[in-house]
Amino acid sequence: MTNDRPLTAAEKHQWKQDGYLLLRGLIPRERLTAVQHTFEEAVEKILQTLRRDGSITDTKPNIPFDRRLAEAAGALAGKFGRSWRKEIAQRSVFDLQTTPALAHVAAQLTGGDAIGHPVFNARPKLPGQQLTIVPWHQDSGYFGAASEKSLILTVWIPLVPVDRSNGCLQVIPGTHKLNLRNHTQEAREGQFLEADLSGIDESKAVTCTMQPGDALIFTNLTMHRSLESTAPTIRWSIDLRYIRDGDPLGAITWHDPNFKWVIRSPTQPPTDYAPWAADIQQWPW
Ligand SMILES: O=C(O)CCC(=O)C(=O)O
Repeated sequence: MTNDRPLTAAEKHQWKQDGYLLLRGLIPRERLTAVQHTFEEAVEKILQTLRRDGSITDTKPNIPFDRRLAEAAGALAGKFGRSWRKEIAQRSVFDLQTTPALAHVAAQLTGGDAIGHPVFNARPKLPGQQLTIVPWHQDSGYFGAASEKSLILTVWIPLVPVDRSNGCLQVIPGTHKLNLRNHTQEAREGQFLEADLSGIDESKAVTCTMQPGDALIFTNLTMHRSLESTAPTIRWSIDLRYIRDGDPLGAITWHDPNFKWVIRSPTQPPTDYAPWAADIQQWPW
């Protein structure tokens, strides 16, 4: 298959050693453009809601994507949540996750099959916003102890250039070799889960500066966080997940517990868009 992206020996070594990989230029531009359109539609809906209820008078249709939600809604944007899922559960997101180059990488890391995980999020991080500062955690802190021995890959993809100034991600290499740490709810506005970092050297954190098209991949035990944005623009990103075939999902499951999202497999036929979308539409959240 022409879009296959074999991992190099150095990348495989880094994955084993550090529990994360930052792959540059993996995602084709047209897949990101389609996802951006989906996000733009979600923004339009929010702004029309705020206009209808009288909270704003101008939806600022001509402001670019990386500023519109912040400039038209300001602090009111937070009313619509810190991460969006059902709002963006559309063909473009399905197509992003099934992008051949990405699915091929996921299949290599899980050992043969790329199986989709139910959790994905759009994350608009607004300038100066406290709500979207995500403290150190392992994703299994959310998925629960039953997922500790599973291999779940988080793939974090920016839609705009990201660095420290607009709240990019940081990872701590090697933390994927730890057990699941105790997580408690933070006191900040976002009320995210925060991991017990005792014995972990935070100074080893790697700041992941990225461009659209890059993908940051890490495990459900790799310690990571996102920083505050001090930039004037919105940090737009999406995070997707894959799971090793047969591993327990933990606490967050498909609506139909027998549903399996086969994306790429040498032995199983791939799942079509319709059953994926149908399962998501029944989610309680
Ligand atoms: O996008 C962010 O700010 C945080 C992402 C994250 O923590 C995750 O995807 O697990």
